[in-house]
Amino acid sequence: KPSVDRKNRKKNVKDIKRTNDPAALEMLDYTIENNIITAFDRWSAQQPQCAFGYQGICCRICFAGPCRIKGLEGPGSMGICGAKDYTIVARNAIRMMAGGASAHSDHGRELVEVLYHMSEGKAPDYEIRDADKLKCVAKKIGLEIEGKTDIELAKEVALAAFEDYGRHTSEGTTFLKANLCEKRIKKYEETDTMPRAIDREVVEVMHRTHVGVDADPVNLIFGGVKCSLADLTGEQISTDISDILFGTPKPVMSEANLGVIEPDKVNIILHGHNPVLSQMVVDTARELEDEAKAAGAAGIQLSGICCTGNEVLMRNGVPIATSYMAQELAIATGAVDVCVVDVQCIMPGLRNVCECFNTKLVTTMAISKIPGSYHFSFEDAKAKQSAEGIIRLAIETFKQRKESGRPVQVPQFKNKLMAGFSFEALLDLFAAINPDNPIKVLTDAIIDGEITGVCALAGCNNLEAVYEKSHTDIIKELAKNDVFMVGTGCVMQAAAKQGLMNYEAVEEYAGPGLKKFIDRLYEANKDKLPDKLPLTFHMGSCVDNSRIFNLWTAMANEYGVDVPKVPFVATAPEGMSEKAVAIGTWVIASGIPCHVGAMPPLEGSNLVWSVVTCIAHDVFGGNFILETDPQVAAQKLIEAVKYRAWKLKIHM
Ligand code: XCC
Repeated sequence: KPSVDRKNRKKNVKDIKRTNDPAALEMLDYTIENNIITAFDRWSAQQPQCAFGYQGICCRICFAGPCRIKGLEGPGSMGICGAKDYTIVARNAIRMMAGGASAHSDHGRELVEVLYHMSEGKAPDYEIRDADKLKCVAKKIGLEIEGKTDIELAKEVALAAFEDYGRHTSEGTTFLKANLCEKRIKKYEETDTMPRAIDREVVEVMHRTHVGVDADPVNLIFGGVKCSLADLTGEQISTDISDILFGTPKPVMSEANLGVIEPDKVNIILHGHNPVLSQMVVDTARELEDEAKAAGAAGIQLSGICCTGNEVLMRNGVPIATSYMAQELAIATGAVDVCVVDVQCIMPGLRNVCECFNTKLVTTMAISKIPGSYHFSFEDAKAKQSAEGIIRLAIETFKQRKESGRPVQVPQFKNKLMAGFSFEALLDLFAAINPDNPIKVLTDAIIDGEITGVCALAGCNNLEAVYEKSHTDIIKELAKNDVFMVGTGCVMQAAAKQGLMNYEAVEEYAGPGLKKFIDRLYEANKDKLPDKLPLTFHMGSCVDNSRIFNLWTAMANEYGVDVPKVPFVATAPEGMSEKAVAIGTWVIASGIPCHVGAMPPLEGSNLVWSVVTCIAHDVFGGNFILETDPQVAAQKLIEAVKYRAWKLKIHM
């Protein structure tokens, strides 16, 4: 196990190197000088964190406890009920998976509801923006498409998706099975990990982890795997239906980092995860531009944080302000008029910073409110009205900001980026070289040794590491070793902000093979691309990890092997959320080695540790690589991907 020096952590936020993002660093100095408390200060105040919780051996499942595991023998080595370390660690871990699966799949459910209501004429502000994707999804899940209108088909797709949430039989979730390769279907059926229905698997995890139910760590973890595959079902539904409603992303240029905030404009930040309202704000902002100008603004500047930011970047080129851990720093610029949030990864601490600067914090979802904020209830029947209300509030706040004459502090850092690489967009790039079999362009590049393999970059921010440094260190090291990188979530915001999502980064960091591959793709596509291709290929938000799953499945099918043989690895350098735990679990259950750079609470049980790092590999072909040092992690990822490529070449 990697050792983490927890006792000697510096308590004072001023004394430690907190990030390698220059904009965040400038804002951190500013917030410290001005006594504005942010996550970075709260992290310091939390040190040293509880060692029992950190290792996953604090049990709070019933209130006879909390019980903590003290030592390896005697009565103190068990909870009051007799639960051993391995039971407690496994139960805590799979409850995190259930939390993650709930978040992703409830996000998906919102989209299914919008699609369904639209098909019934009850969501008039929404439309089908990608009818081809609708047909493609319908066909994939086994619906007959001939002779049906788009609206009829939309309704059938929505009903099939609803079914995946609450099916009572056990043949497996449709949206998952339709996208798996045959060998993985067999694997999940053999190991009893094929999810029956999303809601059911979450409920089952909550049941089996109740006091006095499942005590067997291996059985618990297999239950967690099934739940994480339910999570993947929810992610696939979210991505597919978002593309149908809002369009499938295509390459688009934009910018990232706090320098995208323009003080002379009405600044609205879109933050959270769900595109149902944010897309409406984007569309409506264009229409209300003149109102903003009449109020004395140079226009309306939208920017994004977290995965709502990724959604609107991918489809509309809306710039990225920052990522999860720096959300308060964006508000501390004093130039944000409204921060509109939906669900997930929204720090309650935002409110205090908003109050310092008269920034209006607007919540929009019934299940996600913050005391002291404004609430514009989102309903799909009157989505546009809500979006207009939010934009007018921002215009009003802009006027107050200008009248107050209050100074702003916007760091002048931003970088150019190219994003918008849906699975379809990637295939489209490859199709310019091989129209008959696009994916073969990627699989052949590995077999020919031009690139080493593929790495998925995913996940969050976690102050266990220096904010964003592990992300950028790993990306640079993989690039040097010719690894083709795709990614989602906050790690891609780090890449974008720090100039690793453009062609300049290819020139600076890519090894000769990777550069040749990216140049070759560009040459074949240059008539339709807005610029040269980037070093890292942004595939979207957290739920869009399903696009990455679609990519490795296509590669496995092309090679004619099961996924564990594909030269593909994954990394979450700063994993943090329950969603990341669910994603990481289905990544290894897919047969992909997955590095995590911040320690998940597993160290309290050697048995569970060995299950996720070793035994998982024997069963599913993937395993966790838990490593806090980014350089060591990069080497382990490179070794893993090279080994797979070498083995594959022998057998081809
Ligand atoms: Fe949240 Fe999706 Fe994590 Fe970022 S990466 S901190 S979950 S916003 Ni998905």
